[in-house]
Amino acid sequence: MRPEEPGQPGAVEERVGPRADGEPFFHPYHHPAAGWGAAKSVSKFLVRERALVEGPRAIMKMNHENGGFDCPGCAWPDDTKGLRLDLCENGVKHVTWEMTRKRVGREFFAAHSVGELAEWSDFALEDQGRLTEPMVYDPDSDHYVPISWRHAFDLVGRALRGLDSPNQASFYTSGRLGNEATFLYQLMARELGTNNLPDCSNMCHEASGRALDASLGTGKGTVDLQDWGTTDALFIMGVNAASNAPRMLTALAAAYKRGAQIVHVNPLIEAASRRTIIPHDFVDMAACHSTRTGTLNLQVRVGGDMALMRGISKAVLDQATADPKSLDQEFIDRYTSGFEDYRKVCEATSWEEIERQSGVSRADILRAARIYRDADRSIISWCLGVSQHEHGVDTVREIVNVLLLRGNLGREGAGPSPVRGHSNVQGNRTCGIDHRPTSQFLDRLATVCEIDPPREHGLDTVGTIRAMLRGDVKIFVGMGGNFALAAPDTRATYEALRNCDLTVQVSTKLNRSHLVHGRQALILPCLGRTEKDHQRCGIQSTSVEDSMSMVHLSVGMKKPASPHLLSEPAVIAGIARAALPDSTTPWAWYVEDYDRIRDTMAQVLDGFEDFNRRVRLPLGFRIRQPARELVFRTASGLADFSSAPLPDVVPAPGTLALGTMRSHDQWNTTIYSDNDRYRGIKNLRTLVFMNAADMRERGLAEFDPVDIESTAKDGSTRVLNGYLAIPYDLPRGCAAGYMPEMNVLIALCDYSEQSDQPLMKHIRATIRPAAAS
Ligand SMILES: Nc1nc2c(c(=O)[nH]1)N[C@H]1C(S)=C(S)[C@@H](COP(=O)(O)OP(=O)(O)OC[C@H]3O[C@@H](n4cnc5c(=O)[nH]c(N)nc54)[C@H](O)[C@@H]3O)O[C@H]1N2
Ligand SMILES: Nc1nc2c(c(=O)[nH]1)N[C@H]1C(S)=C(S)[C@@H](COP(=O)(O)OP(=O)(O)OC[C@H]3O[C@@H](n4cnc5c(=O)[nH]c(N)nc54)[C@H](O)[C@@H]3O)O[C@H]1N2
Ligand SMILES: [Mo]
Repeated sequence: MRPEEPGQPGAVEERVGPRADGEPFFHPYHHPAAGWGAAKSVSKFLVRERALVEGPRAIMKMNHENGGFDCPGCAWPDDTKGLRLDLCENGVKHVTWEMTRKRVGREFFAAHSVGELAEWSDFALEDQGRLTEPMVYDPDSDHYVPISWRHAFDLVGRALRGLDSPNQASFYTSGRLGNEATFLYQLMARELGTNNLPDCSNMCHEASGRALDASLGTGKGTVDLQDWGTTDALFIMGVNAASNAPRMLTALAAAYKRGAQIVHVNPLIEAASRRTIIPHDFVDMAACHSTRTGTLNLQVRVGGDMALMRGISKAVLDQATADPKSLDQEFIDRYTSGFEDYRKVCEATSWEEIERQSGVSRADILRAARIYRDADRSIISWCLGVSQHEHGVDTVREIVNVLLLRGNLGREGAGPSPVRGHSNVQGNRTCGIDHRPTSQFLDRLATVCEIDPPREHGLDTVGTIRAMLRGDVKIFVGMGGNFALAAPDTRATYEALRNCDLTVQVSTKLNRSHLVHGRQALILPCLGRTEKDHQRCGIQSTSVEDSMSMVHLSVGMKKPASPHLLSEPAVIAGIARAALPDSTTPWAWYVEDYDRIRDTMAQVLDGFEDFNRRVRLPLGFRIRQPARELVFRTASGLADFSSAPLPDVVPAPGTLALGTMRSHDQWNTTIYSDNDRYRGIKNLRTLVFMNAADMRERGLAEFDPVDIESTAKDGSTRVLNGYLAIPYDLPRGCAAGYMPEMNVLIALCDYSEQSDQPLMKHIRATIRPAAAS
């Protein structure tokens, strides 16, 4: 039986997490982050994945200088001081999830139709284990059946060659693809003739990239881990570090011990803003000794970060009239433009407005401003709580404004530091995954690779979904990831994928995107990062770039999950050769030895000179950041202050600003359990965290079922029924729940005008007691 058609109620509201085996539970969590709670959780997980022997062995190989593989989890940099065991609970879970002994072979697909699998939870799908051989969808039986690699490539090649225009295909990347595969992938798309290269960044840090580019002429942060180790003040905005970048806890605890100030800006008081027990500090672990990881919490309202930053600037500028040293006037004069306009905008923004829009009192903003003013060196770090908003670009630019006021750029211990998501999402951009490539990049690609790349911009994630719905994009290729669930407007995204002639998913595990597919569909299984990649010239390694622009090699150590798996570069080359029979690009030769790919990359990419040698240095190399050296590739040649007006983010009466986020026990669309340890939740994902007063106003008590209705920019509405309300410490007017379930509520038209990012942290919602059924 096929799942219900899109647009029908219930069509996309399957459970994503495992079936809960207990009653929903909520009790606020007050223990330190990491520590024994994390250790216990890791061992339980290793037992469940039956990886007790291999798990620890692999973990000892993770994130090591001189060999080992890069943790495929988050993009937090490895400790460069030669730390022997730089890992975290969630990294271990992530690696173990890939190394599971369970397998999804042809027998599995013979036993279960696609219609049947569509009824399974997303947890159950991934929990079947690793994919083992290429499969093709057979519409007559509604089953996936085996297909040889050669026939699979022929099928894709024929379909791509049969298009009226290469722009009828779109090539998605999820951010764990290594740099070499990334380079081949974009080369293939551009040789075919399209810049349709949507990626998970379109939903993640697009706003950060665009803002930093506009202000500083670089799309990335400028600081590294050494800077984190020497700064006087850290501002941590919109990130749940204890769950999503747990190794940051080490840096926070060290900063605290050093006497640095740590200000957390978040509507929720997250675990990382309190205390931690560092898991690899054996003495602390044994003594249960915890260290503080925060000195001030500012519970900003959803979307209120720009107003808060404006308030800090206003306070610093006010103070400068009495004490000119509050500003670094010399830096401002020499390296920036637009200061006078910005000063005027700050003066013109009233404190009432700043308090109302930020949701933080003037007194608290002044405390933060004092910390900023008193620090010789400051770092401001942020993640999705800042970027996934309508005014994400303006907000990140306001962060840069604050930094520029005191010359917090281009010197040790100071600067902007976005926390990136997927382990190589930053490398994907660096190596050419960009639907809006610069002409400079295309010129070099054209010269070095002797192709004629298209010049018009391509489609991003939302653009691709819309084009698939219209029938303008007919072939979707997913290089990793889980597009069906990660993208906004689940119903529309399902319909879009089903409207394709062909969907191709290159994956390691079974997921929803294999079941929501085009008329023809392929599952192409690939090696994971932990596995040996054996090619003609020997074992290959791939390079990755972390959040702080460090590029290093990652070498898999494990026997592949199946002898039929291909590496991602090999899959791309296979498709390229079938789709471009007259190509002069040496696809097969590249795959024999990835050094050859790197030699070409060295000629095309800025900062990759002498790539093969430098990437083999013990810690790899750092890509030069011109802005760190106070070289600004902006039109003015200077760091540009921006003077945008404050947006109105206060929810209309009766509505709430609802943000979607991850639980502790999930990796994006992969849900390990229904628990969210640091928020005190067990056995529950269909919940909404609300302010207690907002609950009372609606006549709601803890665990009462509610209906959540979102209103999109175009006035259309979407509903989720029967979620449970949980009273939580967050500002009035704000609410929070889990992704990807809540993507059902985010309309395709609800994306930022500034960044094109879906508004995943600000759904306009009404929440009411559930209608009696
Ligand atoms: N274990 C684990 N690690 C991960 C991931 C994972 O799923 N699991 N995902 C990876 C990926 S791809 C990414 S992009 C990162 C994501 O890392 P995070 O950005 O931490 O991801 P979210 O869970 O979405 O949490 C967003 C945080 O922003 C806060 N927030 C919400 N709205 C606002 C706001 O308006 N202002 C402010 N200041 N804060 C706000 C929320 O309370 C929450 O703490 O993590 C990466 N690492
Ligand atoms: N509502 C809401 N939606 C969001 C967000 C949010 O905060 N709120 N966050 C957004 C963000 S920041 C991101 S980054 C996206 C994430 O979007 P995606 O990157 O598309 O999703 P993932 O869940 O990370 O993808 C998991 C799948 O990747 C495949 N995979 C794992 N390892 C490998 C590998 O080594 N190679 C290959 N080829 N495949 C592999 C597995 O099959 C697995 O099922 O979601 C976005 N969606
Ligand atoms: Mo992300």
